[in-house]
Formats: sequence, structure tokens, C-alpha cells
Amino acid sequence: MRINGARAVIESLKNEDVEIVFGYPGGAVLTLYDEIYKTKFPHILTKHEQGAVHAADGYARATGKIGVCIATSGPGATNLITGIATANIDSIPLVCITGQVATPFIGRDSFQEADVCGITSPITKHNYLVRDVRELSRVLKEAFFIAGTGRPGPVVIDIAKDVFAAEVDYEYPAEVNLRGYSGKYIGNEKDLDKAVKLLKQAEKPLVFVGGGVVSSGTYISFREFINMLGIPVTSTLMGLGCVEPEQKGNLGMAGMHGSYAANMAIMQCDLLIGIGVRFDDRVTGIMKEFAPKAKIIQFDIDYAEVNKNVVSYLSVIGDLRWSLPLLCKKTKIYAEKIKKNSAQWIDYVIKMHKNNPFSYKKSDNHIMAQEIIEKTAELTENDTIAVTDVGQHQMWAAQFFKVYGPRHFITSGGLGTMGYGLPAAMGAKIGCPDKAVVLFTGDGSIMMNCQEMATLADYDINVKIIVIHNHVLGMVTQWQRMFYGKRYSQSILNSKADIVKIAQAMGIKGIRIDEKTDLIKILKQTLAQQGPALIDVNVPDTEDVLPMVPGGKRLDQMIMESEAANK
Ligand SMILES: Cc1ncc(C[n+]2csc(CCOP(=O)(O)OP(=O)(O)O)c2C)c(N)n1
Repeated sequence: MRINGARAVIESLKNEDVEIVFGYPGGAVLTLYDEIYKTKFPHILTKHEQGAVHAADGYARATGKIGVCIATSGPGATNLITGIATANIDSIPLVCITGQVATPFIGRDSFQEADVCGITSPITKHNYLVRDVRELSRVLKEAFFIAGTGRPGPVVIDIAKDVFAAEVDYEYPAEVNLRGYSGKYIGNEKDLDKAVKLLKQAEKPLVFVGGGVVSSGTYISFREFINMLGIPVTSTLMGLGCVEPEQKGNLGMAGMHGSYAANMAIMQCDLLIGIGVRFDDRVTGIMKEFAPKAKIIQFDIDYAEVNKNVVSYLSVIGDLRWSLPLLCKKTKIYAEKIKKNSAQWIDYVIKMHKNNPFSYKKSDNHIMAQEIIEKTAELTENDTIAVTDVGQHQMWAAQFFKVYGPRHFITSGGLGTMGYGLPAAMGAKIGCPDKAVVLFTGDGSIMMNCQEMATLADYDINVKIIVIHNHVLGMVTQWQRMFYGKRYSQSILNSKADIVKIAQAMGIKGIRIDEKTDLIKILKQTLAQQGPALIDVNVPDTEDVLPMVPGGKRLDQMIMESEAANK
């Protein structure tokens, strides 16, 4: 088939079963957009390229498929950077197609030229600059393969403008042939046997689950393992949903704003089994004192994770799709013994968690942020996807929203990107039209990509936005209150911007809640309505997210009582 490069891109997307792309046109990608027009390829026009990449990311996290976005050269491509970095640090599979200036103009500071490969190389799994149309189909095939296999991640394909226009005999490769990358990681069974042996000996075992279990789709094996042994389990922010909320021994999230029992259990356990976790600084507290009594076993697909942050006693490197079922099989015969050895410990941590749940001080007059999240969880089905922005509301959502399954809690974990939530929620809803999608955001975060409310309206994308409006950059004020002598430098918003009116002006329903008595009624009504809507809820400005492990402290040095209460 003799076609131009732009059409070759579209045909390749079809070959990869891509259902939809998110993007924004411009000079370097005009030929591609012409083919999108001619082929009627499903496309969502966001209001900003950052919206497009976060939407592709939200789509990928919610569906498990590869998210695709398109941007033009120069400023279009650089507007993707925050989203690419967000996806990269959380191992989210994306293919980002950017236009580049025409090959004769590359390297000449041409109009709208930016060195996209140079800029994105530290924040992608791989990237390509395509200067020859004959490479296009191979590159696309490889890009999808690399993004979606092994440890997933974003891949950038930067395509010169003349490549889109050049003609080629198109054929899509049936296979990829990459030296040094097979995408398959079957590990060493002997390591697994050693892990089983350690488990058999342990008296205080603890499982620590992360986003790797979500992205590998192994939560069923994971749950089987937990159920079989009754081992207590704690999760990272990215691992929420891998364990059912009601699971006995589920201690919830660990780390800086993790539960008391999760953090204490990490400090006291004698065996810590990390599965698909990076042990980043938000979960470890001071690293050298993380799990000081434990032998750490690390299950991960990526060898680069071993001993990166904490030193592990044993690592089981390989795809969790290989290791977790095998772990279940091999531990089954010892299940009773393992349970018996750790019976006292299990009772102890369960009691500890029961006595120290996530909690907050209720108020007769004020609506509390945590209460909004709790009530929303009660009023929504278990299948609802919760998306968050970044800040206090994000941590409260992690603590108080009951997440019943993987891919049901979508948040920027590693990069902590404010402005992520709204476009990601949009992508999640497009990927999962049958599921309800609720966004929890702050009055700071929502303004960072608020333009995407207009996209929700234009395409009638049914996302419910709940703005937890505390009139401050809450997480910043919390740090300033605790560690900077209450000097609230540049963190008091009290903005004159009317978020409800912004929503209405952009074409979606908006309503404000000031009175406590209105909360349930309006939440219920809004959640039941069809179409996108925003609720702006007024909450106090001095609430702290607790517990909190201050930077440089051990996990058992959590602050439990509100500093604000002492003011
Ligand atoms: C793009 C970006 N800029 C700055 C920050 C630093 N930061 C983290 S939380 C936060 C405050 C968030 O405020 P808001 O969205 O109102 O949420 P709240 O903490 O009040 O719930 C800031 C500024 C960030 N995470 N991302």
C-alpha cells in the first residue's frame, strides 16, 4: 500500500488497536491532522497539550492500555514534558507523537524547533527521531512494544514534518526485533525458593504492595497469596486497590501520611516482602532506618530497583506475572505453618490498626475535607474511579476513599503533579465510559489545568469534580505551620476567582456548598445527574493531614496530634 507518512501513522495506530488519541494540532503535524480528518480517527482536542498527555495517562491507568497523545513541534512538544515525566516516574505506558521541523531545518534554530529527544531522554523509557519515512512503521511497532511490555513507560516518537508528507510502501511489521530487549523477564526460581524459605521462618512477616501489581495486572494472584497466608499487608499510594478495603490485616497506606499501624508494623516486622514497590522517600521515612529489624525481599521486574533506595536481603527479579503465581503455588503447602508462626503478630497488628484508624475531628459547623471524601465514597458504587490532584486532598482521598480494585485510584504518585487530576479524570472516563469517575481536587490544583473543564463540556464527558476549597495551598501551609514558624509565604490563596462561575462559563454545571446541612443533599443530587459537574466545597484552612512522618524522621516518629490544634 503506497501512502504518505501521516497515513502510515494512522494505519499503525489502527494496527495497535488504539481507540482514541488526545492531542492538539500545529504546523509540524498538519499533515497528520489532515489524515485524522480524512480517516475520522477518534481524537479528543484538549485545550492545552498538558491536558492531552495527562488525559492519555489517565486513560492508560484506568484501562491498562497504552495512552496516545499528539503535539506539534517546539512549544506543543515542550507542553507535554510535565505529563511525560509524570507517566515515567509512575511507569505508565504512553506513546507520545510529536511533530518536528522538516529534516533540512533540524538543528538550525528553526521556527518552533526544540530538541525533543534531548529534552525527553531522561524522562522516557525510550525515544525516537524519525527522519526517514521508511522507518516509520518499524518505529511505531517498536514504540508500542517498548511502552507496554516489561516495566511500562512513556515512549516519544518525534517525526519530522516532511516525513509525514513523504510516500512509502506501507507494511506493518508482524514482530519487533530489538537487540537486548525482549520485554519478557522470567526470573530465577531459586530466588523464589529462598523467599519461600524465609517466609516459613518468619514470625513477623509483612507484605508491602505497590504500583507494580497494578500495572502487571496480577492483583488476583496477589490477593490469593494474602488470603492464603493471612499476612498483614500495607500499600503505597500507587498500590491502593490491590487489597480489598475490608481484607483482614489490611493496614492501608504506609509512609509519610500512612496509617499508624502500617508504619509501626514496618518498624517491627522481621520480614518485609516488597512487591512492585520503589521504596521511595515518601514511604521509607529516613531510609537507613527503614524496617530496621527486617530482612527485605524485593519482588520487581526491573533490576535497577534492587538496592536503589533500601538494601534488600533477597531480590526476586522478574515479571510479577511469573513470580506471583509461582509464589502462591510454592507457599500453599506451608500455609498453615506460616499462619501458625505468625499468629500472634497478625493479631497484634490487626488490633493496632483497629485502635489507630485514620481519623479526624468532626465539627458541628464546618464541613471537613475528610468528611467530603468519606461521604462521596459512601454515595458511590464500589466500581467508581477516584482521581486526585496533588496536596492535602490527595492524601485524604488515599486515606478515606475506599478503593476496591486496582486502576480505581488514579493519582500522580512519584512526580506529585498539580494540575494532573482534571485531564487524567477525563482520560479515565473516556477509557471507562461505564464507570463513574470522581475527581478530588484543591483550589490550587484545579486552576493549573482548569481549561480542560471546557473539554469536558465540549465532549460531554461525565466527570464529577469535587473541589475541596480551603483557600490555601493546603499542603504548603501545613509544612509552613509545622516547620517554618507559621510564615505562610505565598500560600494563602483567598482568590477572587469564582470556580463555580469558571465551570459554568466553560459549559458545565457548577454549584457551591457552604453549609454543612447541604453537603449530603447536593453531593447526592450532583453524583446522580448526567453530564460533567463541579462542586466547590468550603472547608477550614487549618486542617493538617495526619499522621505525618516529618522529613528525616523514622516511620515510628509520626506526628499524631494536630499542630493546628495547639495554635
Ligand atoms: C506543578 C506543581 N507545582 C507545585 C507543587 C508543590 N505543591 C504540592 S502540594 C501543593 C499545594 C496544593 O494545593 P491545593 O491544590 O489547593 O490542595 P490542598 O493541599 O489545599 O488540598 C503545592 C503547591 C506541585 N506538587 N506541583
